Amino acid sequence: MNSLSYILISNENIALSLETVKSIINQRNHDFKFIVVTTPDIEDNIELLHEAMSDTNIEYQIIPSLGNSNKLEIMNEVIDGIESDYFMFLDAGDILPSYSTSHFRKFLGEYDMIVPSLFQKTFTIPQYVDYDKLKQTEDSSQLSNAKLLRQSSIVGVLFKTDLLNKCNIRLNTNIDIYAYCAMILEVASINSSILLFNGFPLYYKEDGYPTLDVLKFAENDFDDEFMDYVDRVIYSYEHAHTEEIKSFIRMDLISKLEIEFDPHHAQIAERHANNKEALNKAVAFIDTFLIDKKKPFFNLEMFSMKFKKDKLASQINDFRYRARLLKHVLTNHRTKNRSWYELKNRYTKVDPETILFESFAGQAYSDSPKAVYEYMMKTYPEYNYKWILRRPGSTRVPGHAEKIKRFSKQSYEAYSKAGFWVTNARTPLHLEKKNDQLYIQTWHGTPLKRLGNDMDNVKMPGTNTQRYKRNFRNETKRWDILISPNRYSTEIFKSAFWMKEENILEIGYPRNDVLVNRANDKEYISQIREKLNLPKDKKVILYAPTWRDDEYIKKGQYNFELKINLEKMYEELGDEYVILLRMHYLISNVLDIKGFEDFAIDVSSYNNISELYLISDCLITDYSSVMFDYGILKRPQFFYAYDLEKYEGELRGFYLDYMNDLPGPIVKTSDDLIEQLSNMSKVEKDYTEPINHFYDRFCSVDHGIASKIIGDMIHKQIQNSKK
Ligand code: C2G
Repeated sequence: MNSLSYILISNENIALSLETVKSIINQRNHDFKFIVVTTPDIEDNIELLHEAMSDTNIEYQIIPSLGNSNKLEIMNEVIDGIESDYFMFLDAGDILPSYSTSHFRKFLGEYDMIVPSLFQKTFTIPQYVDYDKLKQTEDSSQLSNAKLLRQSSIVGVLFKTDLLNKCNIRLNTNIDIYAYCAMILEVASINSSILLFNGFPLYYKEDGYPTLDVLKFAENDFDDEFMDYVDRVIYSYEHAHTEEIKSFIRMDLISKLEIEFDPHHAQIAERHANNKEALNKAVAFIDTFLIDKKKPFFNLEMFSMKFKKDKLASQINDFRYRARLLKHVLTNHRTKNRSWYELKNRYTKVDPETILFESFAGQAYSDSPKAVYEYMMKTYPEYNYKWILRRPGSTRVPGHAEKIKRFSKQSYEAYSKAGFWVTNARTPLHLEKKNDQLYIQTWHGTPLKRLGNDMDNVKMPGTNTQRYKRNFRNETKRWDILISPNRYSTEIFKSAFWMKEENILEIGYPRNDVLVNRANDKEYISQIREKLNLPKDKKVILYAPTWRDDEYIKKGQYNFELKINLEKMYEELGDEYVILLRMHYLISNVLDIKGFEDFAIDVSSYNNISELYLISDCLITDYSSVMFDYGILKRPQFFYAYDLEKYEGELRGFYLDYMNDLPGPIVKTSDDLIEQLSNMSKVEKDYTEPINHFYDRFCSVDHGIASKIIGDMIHKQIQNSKK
């Protein structure tokens, strides 16, 4: 029987390595040897590795890397010493599903290289192989290099040791970034028998795919990295040992030029301007005659660059961009409105007296943009106001604002023309803010969950960490002013949003003005209660939980399962209270409250959560930033964190010390929650001190005038522009 070794090259993050180790231990089939190569900086943690392996019957070995810090050299050293018939490298944090070894074992002996496609880690890892989904390709005529290289790594690939030794194949340490691809290409080029699996996960990569370092640039440092990349390409090309690898390297550079300098790229002009030297060097290196003849204008652009006609090259690039847009307009493409906007925007004159508002991507007329608008509309009725909405027909907006359907032709005209954009969430990146337009981002909550650049690992549908951060960076780059509700948020915004302190206006949230100004306005409060048809003699509990990253239906839509025992709560509290159930705006399912309509009221689509705060006697939440707004009222709060471990550990991580910084009791079961709520006055007494402390830390900037500050600032700017 063929023997097999798995080799984990650990890194400085021992927790990641332990995750991989756990997945190795969880293999159903233990017929393999496990080798861990440690780096010098985790040598103190070797005990933890031994401990993890101690209860298993798996044969294992821990090899210190002996101070060698070059990963490729370490890997080659390991390959030299391999005694088993097959081996596979794993990176720290990667996961081998429990069925993988049993599955691989069926194919050992027959193949020289077994390549499972890399999968991005998800929350639910299957428990057995679904053979209806798993595809395998072995006929070498169907196996193009491109297909193999989509793998882009030798991590997760099973190699036959004997073949590598016979043909003297090792990682070429001279072509650093291409070494992995080169090794796969080399095996593929010697008439070897290869098996490729895809369609079903047999190997999970810590941070999505592809893995080849060279295929991506860090979000923020493109200019520095591009030069470095070009140098590395040229160096690797010179040190590549076969023609095939040389040609692969050259093609990689060409495709990088095509993608990274695509005419549609948001920062294309800057990119051209900042990378002249690197571009000239790159183009001088590639043979422009080899570039795909089907792309004549791209070819022409490269050609002009080769002869140092940079300006002409930029013009051709811009022409390619405009030609593509025009084609979209003329062919009635689904992006027709957007393309028309992109063609015209730079020529459209900005009207400083037009102010555009948007809340939660057009979902509602709500939040801080609403507060700013209502102040402005009353104080400065002479200006033009525009609200971008998904459902303009069924959304009521007081005053004379024009309601515009999001992504319609009119909405693009509004974005193009408005002197000011006031919004509380991200806006599409293709909206190009001109220099004489001011983008005021109010954001929508004091952060509790990690955000933007502070997130380690993004697990949201339709994106990965790299893409999420790059897009976020491009979003925040356009923000001229960011509103901050407190000092704590200002500090976070600087790192999470790459913001400079001078662009942050720490004045409290416009949406919270009403909480400061109306907290004791009995008349106002009773009007809201009436609007919501609440029984007069009942007190109000508000339940406002957040969304859960892992419970998604599709991009931008999440599920929520009510984990409150309504029947019991009704029995215990129904005489005295009603409960308002308020789901987060990303939750798209409808709650089932059948039979409890007298007690539980679904207020998820009510457009003003501040009014809900005002009429409630206490709040139940979990990890939502609603706790910070509610803190202004200094009323009791209950934290129903039934999934705290998962939320804190796996999902996002918090900025706060969740267990110690909150102004109310944390409970994990519905029964405990009901019990705490039954003791409301005791909770109120016990938490007076933390409530006051919480207020000082998060709410003391709110003076009830934030809308006025912003509205007056806009007005002043408009007046200045007239001078
Ligand atoms: N919200 C709401 N109803 C809920 C939860 C939230 O109306 N049940 C509103 C509140 O105004 C809240 C805002 O949406 O302040 C943001 O909600 P969070 O639960 O904090 O979640 P998220 O949208 O991820 O934003 O910096 C803040 C973070 O970005 C959090």
